[in-house]
Amino acid sequence: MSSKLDALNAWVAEAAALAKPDAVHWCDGSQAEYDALIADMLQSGTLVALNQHTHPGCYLHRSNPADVARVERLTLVCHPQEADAGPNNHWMDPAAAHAKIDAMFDGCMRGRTMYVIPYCMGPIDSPLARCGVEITDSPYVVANMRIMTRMGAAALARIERDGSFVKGLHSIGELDPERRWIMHFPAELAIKSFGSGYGGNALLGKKCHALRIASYQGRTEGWLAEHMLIVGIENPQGEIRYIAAAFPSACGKTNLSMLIPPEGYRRDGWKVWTVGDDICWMHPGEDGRLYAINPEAGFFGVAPGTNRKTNPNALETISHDTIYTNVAVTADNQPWWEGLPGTPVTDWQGRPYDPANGPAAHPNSRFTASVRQCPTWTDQAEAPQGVPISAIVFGGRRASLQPLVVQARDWTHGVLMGAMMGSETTAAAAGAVGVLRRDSMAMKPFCGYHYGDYFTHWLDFDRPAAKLPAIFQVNWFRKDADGKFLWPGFGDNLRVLEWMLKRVEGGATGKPTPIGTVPAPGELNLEGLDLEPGRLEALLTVDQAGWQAELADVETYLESFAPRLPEALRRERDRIAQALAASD
Ligand code: GTP
Ligand code: SPV
Ligand code: MN
Repeated sequence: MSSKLDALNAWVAEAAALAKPDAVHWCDGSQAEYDALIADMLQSGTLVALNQHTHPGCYLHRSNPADVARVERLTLVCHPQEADAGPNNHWMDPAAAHAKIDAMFDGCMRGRTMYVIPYCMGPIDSPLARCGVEITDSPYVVANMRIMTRMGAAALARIERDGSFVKGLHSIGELDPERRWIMHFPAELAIKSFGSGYGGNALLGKKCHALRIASYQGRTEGWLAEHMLIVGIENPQGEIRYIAAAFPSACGKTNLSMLIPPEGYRRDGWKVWTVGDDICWMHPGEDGRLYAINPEAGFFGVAPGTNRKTNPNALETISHDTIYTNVAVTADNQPWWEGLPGTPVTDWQGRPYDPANGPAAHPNSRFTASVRQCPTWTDQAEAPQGVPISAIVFGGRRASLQPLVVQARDWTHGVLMGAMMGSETTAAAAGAVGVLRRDSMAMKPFCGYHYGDYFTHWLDFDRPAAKLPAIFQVNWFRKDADGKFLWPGFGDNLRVLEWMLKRVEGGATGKPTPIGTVPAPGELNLEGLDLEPGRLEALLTVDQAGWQAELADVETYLESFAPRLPEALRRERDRIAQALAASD
């Protein structure tokens, strides 16, 4: 009898015929299945048990040292036409790409089990959610996918209902960097990833599906798939407003999504609610507002820098039932990374710790934990229609120039702000760290199609009946001449979010500048904060010459997307350049 699962069954049979595993296991997502996988991995050495008294249910995985981050140069978006991938992506002809990677998959699972993982991105009954199936030979990937997605029987039932899903074929291969590819075929809703077991390269529901494939689907279907956190801010009156914020990898999304309000705010009754920390799917609702869901069910968060002071909610979240990847270990077998008290004895590669070998924990070491373990998690994250977004924030990591906060005057200006984002590179991707590059909307590694078309898609949301969020640009990472951060960041970032919400509700006038509106003197609540005199002024100054140089560089950057660069962005850049010149 023909069933809606015929296509899935046929694809699994085809993958098995190619990869030739010893066994095929369909994942049901149960606790028993998870426990059995953990037991197997402890036995094989893929996982090491951590201190079960201090960290119950916590395990450590040490990656191959040559496989510790996403690799952008090996990540391809294979549209039939090269032009559709854009200068922002690496491209290969789809037929050539399939041939190249299928040759690697041939027989690669001999002696291994092939796991079939049905998963759902988004609340299982949400009309905005989408399903996929990942085939993998890595039990570590299965365990992580169970935490990061709604995985197993319920997802399979939905796939049967929907009749469509994203196909993700993955093998760790030999973990050889020379035989590694992460390929996307958006027109086929397919992903093939070979040779890496790490994070975004291997957990295919995350960056591959929920951003690269989903951004492409969102363009044809009228929605947005973004590299954004989603956070709810509750004021003392009990009203909750939701903010979506895009920051490049390792630039503060997890931290902002679960911040602890400064003491005075807590006293007054402010609360923070976490919906998501990395990915946001946004759809226009019937009332014209944008509604967002978090397609994920877990955090794959950066460990270094996480501590009682910076992010107590994260620490609480990862105190149990967490998979750690590439952290160090203390004498009593607790996980450790730079920024925590105590001393490491074993580094991320399992060697006795020696400072001469660099940091004890890898700078891109991570934790995987369910969102439900976060003290600030809200069940609004399960709302099928999503949460309404009041403000969109773009934030980069920039030691100079970019002020603490600037508001765009309208949607078009906001889209330009996102498009011209610059940020210093981090350890989340292989390559140099600390190099300033353009990272439009924090999507440079994740936009599944031509950035020019993507900017046009963003601009298209500005329609007659639309009630769009206000757009802001922030920078928590300004430094002084000694290289110290000018702004305390973390929990104190709520001060900036509060100003944004005041702007949205008409409670702050702001101060206009050529690049947008900044807080007028006295508008940022600095109560309880001991900022040196002159600091706030330094954080909010618009350096005219610096911005003129910036706008010149932005022009070159934007023109790299011609002829697909929308004219509206070109005009908007020109308008700001003229306003700067006139402010001389
Ligand atoms: P991905 O998971 O890679 O997408 O990263 P993310 O954007 O979620 O970054 P995350 O919140 O994990 O922060 C990365 C690093 O930035 C950590 O080491 C944090 O401690 C640090 N960080 C986060 N917020 C702030 C801030 O407000 N100020 C400063 N100075 N550092 C911050
Ligand atoms: C990022 O690099 O932005 C991450 C980690 O969130 S990964 O899943 O590896 O993409
Ligand atoms: Mn990310």
